[in-house]
Amino acid sequence: MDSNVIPETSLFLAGAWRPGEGALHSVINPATGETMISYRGASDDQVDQALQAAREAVPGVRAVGSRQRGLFLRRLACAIDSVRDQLARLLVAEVGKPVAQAREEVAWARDYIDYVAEWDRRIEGELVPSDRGAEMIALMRVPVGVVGAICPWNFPLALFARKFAPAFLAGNAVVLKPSELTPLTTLQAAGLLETAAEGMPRGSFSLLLGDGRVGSHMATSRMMDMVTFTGHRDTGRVIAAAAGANLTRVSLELGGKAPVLVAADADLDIAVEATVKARHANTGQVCTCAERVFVADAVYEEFVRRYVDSVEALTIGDPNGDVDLGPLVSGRQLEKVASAIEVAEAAGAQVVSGGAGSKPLPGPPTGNWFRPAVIVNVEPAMSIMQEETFGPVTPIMACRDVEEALRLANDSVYGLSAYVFTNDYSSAFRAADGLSVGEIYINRTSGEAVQAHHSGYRQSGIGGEDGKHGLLKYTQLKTVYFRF
Ligand code: TXE
Repeated sequence: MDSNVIPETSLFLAGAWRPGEGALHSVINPATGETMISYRGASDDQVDQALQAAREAVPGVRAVGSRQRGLFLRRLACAIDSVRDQLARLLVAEVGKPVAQAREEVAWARDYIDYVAEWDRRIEGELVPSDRGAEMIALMRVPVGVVGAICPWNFPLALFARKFAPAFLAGNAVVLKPSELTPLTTLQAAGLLETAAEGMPRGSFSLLLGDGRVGSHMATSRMMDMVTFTGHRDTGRVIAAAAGANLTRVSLELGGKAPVLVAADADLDIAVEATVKARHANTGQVCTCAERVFVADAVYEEFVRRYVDSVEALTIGDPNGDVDLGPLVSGRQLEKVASAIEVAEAAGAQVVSGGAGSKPLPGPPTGNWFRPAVIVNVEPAMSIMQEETFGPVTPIMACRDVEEALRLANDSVYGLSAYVFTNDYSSAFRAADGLSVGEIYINRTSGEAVQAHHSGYRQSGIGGEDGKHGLLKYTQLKTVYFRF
């Protein structure tokens, strides 16, 4: 395995590419099970070096000015665009996502960076009147300092953009760690950034590869001013506790259990198509994926019938081709999804389509293949209705009306996103008002806008991302009393 190790390029640390000195990891193609490459992650010492270099770079990053940082980001967006096919192919290889969706991710990342760059002249402070005559009070918006970003595997490039671009534009030095499963696109993006941001102080951006040990060492460091994380709720808890010891700021996006509410008056063509997409995007591995569906009694039977037909028409196979679903990202994820179904069946739920045992497999048996499953006879308390599945499994339950659906939808520790299908003006407003989640899609499928806001309630997270509010969280206010 050591013959595959990439010796020179596994870390971008303090302005130079270095070999990792930490644990050995492999990148495995989820469609074939083949080891594509092995690499060494960062050692504790290397994490400290990156954070130290970032700390030293902070004044320089700020001194460059936000206009110049915006120009660097524009160059990075163009650079991503110039190699978009290559990046998309890497995403297919490391995540297993269908190539059309990989292309969408690359376009989203490019657009995100471009959008953030638009804010280069717009991070404004305020002047407020003083109670004293000869005094002016200035509220300045200044960077936080050193930002550590810990990213998941489901959208490696989009999450690189979502975390790096706003933190950097706001004037922070950034140390970023992708998931150990999917470091390849981020490595390429870091290479593009090195060229695009030539002239930035060394240490303004470091890329650390490695697993949770590297992330944990980052989160516990006193050299960090803010940690931004996307991943599992339990990992978020550990990170928040570690950061809490130093009172380091945290921003956490911890997934969800998005409910879908289908009212009796909904347009079922739209409801079925949008829910199927919202459940199966990225083979079900998106934090906003439709995870549980509540359908009004009057249309329940018809919805289930149409939904099953639609799911059975989805194509699964080699993600390099024109398919709807690829494999799941890892053997661990496959086991997690398969076991969620077993537990549901043991509790009395009924699988009416697909599932782990479905044959034939759509690809090599060494890949992480899973046929989408549809489940009925579910109860609100079952784990399939409460815990994030993060795979192509749809539990569907009948309910009386929008009020009951709302009550069931809010019965969750999660609160990231929700979907509502209705043609009634009052029901739409009632649901938008009553759903206790950060993001609601009415009569449409998923897909966040770069200029909006993505945030979770309750155990779905702390803080939010995207748009103006996501950008400003990378700043802090400083008050200056100018007496004259
Ligand atoms: O996530 P982890 P995993 C959910 C989804 C999925 C489950 C497991 O339900 O099935 O998480 O995925 C780093 N200190 N989401 O195990 O462990 C790790 O190296 C600091 C939801 O991959 O949270 C990686 O970079 N960092 C989600 C990152 O955390 C640590 C997206 C995410 O890994 C760490 C992905 C530690 N102690 C999975 N342990 C979403 N919100 O969209 C691990 N890491």
